[in-house]
Amino acid sequence: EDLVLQMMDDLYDGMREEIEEAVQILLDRGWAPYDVLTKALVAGMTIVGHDFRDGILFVPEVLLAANAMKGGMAILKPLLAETGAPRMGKMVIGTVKGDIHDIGKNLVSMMMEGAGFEVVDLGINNPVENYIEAAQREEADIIGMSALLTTTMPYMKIVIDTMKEQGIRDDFIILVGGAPLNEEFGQAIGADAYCRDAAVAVETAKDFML
Ligand code: B1M
Repeated sequence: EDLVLQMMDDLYDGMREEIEEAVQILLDRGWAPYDVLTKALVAGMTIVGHDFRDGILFVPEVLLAANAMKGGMAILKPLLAETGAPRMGKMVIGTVKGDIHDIGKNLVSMMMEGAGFEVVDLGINNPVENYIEAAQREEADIIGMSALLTTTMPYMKIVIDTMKEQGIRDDFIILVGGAPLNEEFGQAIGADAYCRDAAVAVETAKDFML
């Protein structure tokens, strides 16, 4: 669709209001919220990511794009959460220490809520204590960790190792995700599973709750 191409341009240019309007138009045209999310917003952010990597876009521009994406996500959030699914379990999720990327984590939270999980979002830049305190306080079933940088993903191992030292590792299911991770990394650090994207996170979490 032309509108989707236009949205990719608008996201690239950080045009939040235009993105919000276009999200609403696609919904009015009968698009499923999940399709608007993946085929327009996430697809657009992938282009931003490539040009950021290649030095064509810089941090201020990418922040504007992220802000526009969040505007679109805010419209979709209640729709994705509105499935009336039965309560599945509780997850504490956060981006690890040193890392401030939160769009992917927010998306995972939204989709988990949509699938019937209760989600406690710890935000960004979380030291190990945050995860442990929140998981115990909330009596969570699952701890989710997100990292977008190769320099911050090793921190996930610190969290898991600390939990092992405290003898509480097996009290929680630990799911990890983020663009630089992979299956092998998830296994190597002792996570229960690596989740490639938000949809996989939901499926994986469900499997563990059965
Ligand atoms: Co950053 N950044 N960034 N950035 N940024 C990346 C990650 C990068 C790959 C860009 C690039 O070079 N191509 C690169 C990392 C390189 C590397 O480490 N190998 C990078 C860099 C270098 C940096 C800085 C160091 C730049 C600088 O300052 N010189 C800096 C670091 C700041 C810090 O964290 N300390 C930085 C800053 C920023 C902004 C602030 C400008 C902004 C973040 C805004 C925000 O999040 N509020 C930003 C952005 C937007 C990006 C890119 C362009 C997009 C990330 C994103 O939101 N993707 C990114 C390039 C890219 O990834 N293509 C990039 C969309 C999102 C839906 O996908 O987050 O992968 P993603 O989440 C997916 C899955 O990974 C998975 O599900 C999600 C949904 O499907 N998932 C999980 C994620 N977390 C999960 C947790 C789970 C399960 C699944 O738990 C159960």
